[in-house]
Amino acid sequence: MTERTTETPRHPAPVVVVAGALYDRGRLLAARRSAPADLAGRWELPGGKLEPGEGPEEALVRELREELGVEVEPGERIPGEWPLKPGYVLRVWTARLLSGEPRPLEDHDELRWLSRSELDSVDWLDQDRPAVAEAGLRLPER
Ligand code: DCM
Repeated sequence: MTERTTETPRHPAPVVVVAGALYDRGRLLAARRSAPADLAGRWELPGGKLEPGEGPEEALVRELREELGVEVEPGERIPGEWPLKPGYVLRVWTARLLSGEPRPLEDHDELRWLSRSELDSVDWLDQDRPAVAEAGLRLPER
């Protein structure tokens, strides 16, 4: 017997936002959001939403190219997943700077490279804090 069922998920798959713990010479890049108003002035790991059909590493490379004008190589995923607004989750990958010097081209008004001892010196978005702590533990010496 064949039977087809059409299930309507009660919790549709969340929109995935990928962000990069971008490393260069022993420092981690922090980006200060310029919008929207409720997030402006807070610091984040730069990234953005996956586009349809896109893999997470691919999305990360595209977002950091668009937002910062740099080429990066994704590394490992930082374990965990953090809720954003309803229906959105944050996943974080480490990434290494391949070329370019990051500039705040979109969504940000300031960038800072932070050494391990400086990681608490900016006001991170609450949802980014666990990933930043993990990223700090993985910060390469150089
Ligand atoms: N976001 C976040 N932390 C990040 C990156 C993004 O909380 N490190 C949030 C901000 C937005 C949403 O994800 O609500 C989509 O990001 P964007 O507007 O940059 O595409």
